[in-house]
Amino acid sequence: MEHRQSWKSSVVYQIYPRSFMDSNGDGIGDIQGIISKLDYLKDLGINTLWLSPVYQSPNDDNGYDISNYLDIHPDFGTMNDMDQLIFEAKQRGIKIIMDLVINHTSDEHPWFIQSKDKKSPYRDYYIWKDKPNNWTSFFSGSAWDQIGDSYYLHLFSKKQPDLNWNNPKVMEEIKDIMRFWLDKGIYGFRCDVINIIYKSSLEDGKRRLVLVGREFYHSQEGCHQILKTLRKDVLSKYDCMTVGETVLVNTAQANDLILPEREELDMVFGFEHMETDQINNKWFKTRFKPQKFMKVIAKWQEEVYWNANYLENHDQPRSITRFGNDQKYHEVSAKMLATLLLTLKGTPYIFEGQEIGMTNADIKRLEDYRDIETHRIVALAKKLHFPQFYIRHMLKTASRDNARQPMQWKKEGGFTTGIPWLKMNENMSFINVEDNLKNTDSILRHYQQLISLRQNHDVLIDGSFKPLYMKHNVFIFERKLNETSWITVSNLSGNKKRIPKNIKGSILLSNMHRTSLSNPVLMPYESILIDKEKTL
Ligand code: TEU
Ligand code: CA
Repeated sequence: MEHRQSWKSSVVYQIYPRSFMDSNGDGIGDIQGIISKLDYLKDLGINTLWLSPVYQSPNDDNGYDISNYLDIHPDFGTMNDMDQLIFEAKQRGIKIIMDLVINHTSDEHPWFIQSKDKKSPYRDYYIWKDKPNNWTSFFSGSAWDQIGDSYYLHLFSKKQPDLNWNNPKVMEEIKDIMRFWLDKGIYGFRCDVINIIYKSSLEDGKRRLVLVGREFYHSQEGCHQILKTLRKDVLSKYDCMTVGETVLVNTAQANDLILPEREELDMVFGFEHMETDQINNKWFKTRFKPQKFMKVIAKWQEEVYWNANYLENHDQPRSITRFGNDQKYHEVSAKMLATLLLTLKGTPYIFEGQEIGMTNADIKRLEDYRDIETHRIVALAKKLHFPQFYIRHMLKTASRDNARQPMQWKKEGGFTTGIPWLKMNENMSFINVEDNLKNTDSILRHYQQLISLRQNHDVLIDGSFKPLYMKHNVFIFERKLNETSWITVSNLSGNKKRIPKNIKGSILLSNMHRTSLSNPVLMPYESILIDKEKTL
């Protein structure tokens, strides 16, 4: 058999360190907290952890604004803690990938502090101009801020100045940072907004509603060249993986970044399926459109060389609230989404709390939101005189804090002995890890079974993907490897449906205790994993 790259059999679990587990009662999750939960993660079956940033940072954007890439934020612990985490994880067969944020640094990074001086050798580490252009930031408003008589570019907050990738010194600095971490034994990187790091011009952009200027920084040839260099000079020397976070890419642009012969990244996170419950912009959520969702998923499955499959992360609302039903069908729809995610072709990513069906946040007061993007949007919406009830609706459905409420370990929380940095969800009294572990039929147990099926059956890793049925909000697809053929049936709606007659086989996994296909009625959010060859 052809050699299989190690990341094809990875099952990744994303940790948002602030919200995972607090070991010292200061209300902030930390590295010792993560270490204390490694056995839990091992039992879940995952073999790779992705840590959102734990580097030093003034936390304007919760660590995505880095002021020292080579040290740990004291909130999270020390470098010794990090070394211990890498070691302890390895003991349990778990590899660690870290977030690599190289589009921008913090404005408190020593490079930027020195860059403010026009004569400093660090001046050209960033993008300075005498006059701003019309580009806008991802967090709304102008992408330029003024210091003295010059302006610097920041595609995110003004405390996140963009690095100048036209400067070869920047490339050398980043290579050293990558080597530093890879030498410590980490398994690779999740590369933050990696397809926008290269700016090919600083002209005014075409006038549009959002992201003015993007034609000059989105998926530019210069970016491909940078990725090839990083791969050749650094990554290729290690057994490691990279997953790019790539905003606004289509399937062709995704392939341009990941096809093996391109020698750039290993896989990327697309966003198209995340747009199936909104109009134009994530802040304008509408009803979820399952038909659109399954078509997008099938398209990416069929067209993209290798997918990074995900339904949640630290920027997105919770999948059960968005794509399932977090009330009446909480358990069954969480399990349906799990089956879908873990049986698709590609590397699956599970976000902390997804394995117990954590829901969107129950934050009521505007001032209880912590996320910078959320506050920027509130300010903008107020300026535009959006009614109060609508602003609340926007936050409830789209704020990034929906994903960031602390992990619900126990009925009474279990995340911290102190006051959590972001309020916990009151539904922890019935949605928590403790109860899920006690119950042999819980959402967590369902994830465990799916992960174990993946680890033990190559059809879920190497098998081809073929959509069999995509109608009436029912998604059926086949994974096939040699003689083995597995079929996933998912009802993405709250209504009863029928299983098409030609779907036959024996049940490998059901979210409703189904043991045969003799009853053709598919219950709301029912999902079935079928082995086609073995007919009972
Ligand atoms: O996100 C990039 C991104 O484009 C969005 O998902 C963004 O967070 C927002 O939702 C735009 O509306 C990455 C990180 O995942 C995010 O947490 C950071 O804030 C951002 O980059 C800047 O580093
Ligand atoms: Ca702590």
